[in-house]
Amino acid sequence: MTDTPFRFPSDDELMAGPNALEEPSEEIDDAAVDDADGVPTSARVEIVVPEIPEGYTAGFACLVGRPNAGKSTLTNAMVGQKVAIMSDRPQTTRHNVRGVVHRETSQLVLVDTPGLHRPKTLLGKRLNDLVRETLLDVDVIAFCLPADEKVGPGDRYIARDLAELRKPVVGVVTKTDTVSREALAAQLLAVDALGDWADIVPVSAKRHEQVDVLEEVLIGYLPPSPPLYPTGEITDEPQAVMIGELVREAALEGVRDELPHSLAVVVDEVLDPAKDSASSAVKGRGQRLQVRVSVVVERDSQKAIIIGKGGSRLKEIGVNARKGIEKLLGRKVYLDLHVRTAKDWQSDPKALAKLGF
Ligand SMILES: Nc1nc2c(ncn2[C@@H]2O[C@H](COP(=O)(O)OP(=O)(O)OP(=O)(O)O)[C@@H](O)[C@H]2O)c(=O)[nH]1
Ligand SMILES: [Mg+2]
Repeated sequence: MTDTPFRFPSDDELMAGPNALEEPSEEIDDAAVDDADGVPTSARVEIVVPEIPEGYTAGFACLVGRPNAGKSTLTNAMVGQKVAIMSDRPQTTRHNVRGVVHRETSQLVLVDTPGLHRPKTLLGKRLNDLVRETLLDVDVIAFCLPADEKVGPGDRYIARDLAELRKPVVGVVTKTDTVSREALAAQLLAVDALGDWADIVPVSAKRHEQVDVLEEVLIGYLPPSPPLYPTGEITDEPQAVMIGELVREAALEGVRDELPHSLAVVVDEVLDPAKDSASSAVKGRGQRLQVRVSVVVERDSQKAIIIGKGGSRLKEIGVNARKGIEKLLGRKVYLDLHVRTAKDWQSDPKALAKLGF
């Protein structure tokens, strides 16, 4: 049998039907028969299993916990770069964010999830469902509980859920820099009493204390596997999603009550003068990447708050978001923000779908 290198069919060949590339085989010639077992080589299906480097492990660890427990901050600390936005407002994370920790002999894929909470809206329910689904597919779970808040009914509820999964769960006491040694010892005991944990690790993402210890513990639960991501790739978040998230992070700053929940962001357009020079829209702004983003709220009264007196708040959001986007992309950006209202979008299935939930 001759070894013809694999090639992609041309459009014409593809158009001619699914078998257009195959020559009708009349008979199997001698060369196609393997003498050892008499099975024609051409009838074999070759399955290519990627080789696992000796001793290499790779897999997924999911960070779960109540809103504001410090999951995203910890994810970023482990990855060593910002892949997830952070804020002290509830429901900051609204989708799974993957961040990759590369080590010599392993690859730890962290899945940062939205905070588990008692849902008040359809969005809240969807976010909880997403987390529960994600938990089924990971190798180990990091259950995050902040050191500075008493273990409460919300944590007990999550603990019961996790127990049913029969997966290794590491209890992670976060924000240890915020409490005294005594208070931390008491919290570690309280977390220990909450369930049957594979390990308990106290960490401070802010001070970068014990972050590497937690990494080691999580890596210990990964199976032998070839790398899952190319070397150096720290996330698979699309660029437009990260841009939108940075705008939402800036918009969350300083808003209170229900407004953080009501905020959503849509990236309407990203134009690169280097590639989209034909578009008249890019003229006159130099080589800056041009980004148009809509900040979505639920009511007109909220729109007024986000815009601020004479547009002052919106301007501030724009300046802060632009700094983050320029840092992420390593280039100058022109950011154009618009605010619009989508009435009660958090509870409207159609609006949710439009916003990607
Ligand atoms: N002092 C201190 N604050 C922290 C630490 N980790 C997180 N925080 C703060 O806690 C708040 C919440 O952090 P996030 O990482 O956004 O929390 P989260 O669990 O991802 O929240 P959701 O996405 O809403 O579920 C932010 O204001 C962080 O700055 C820490 O190690 N020390
Ligand atoms: Mg988060």
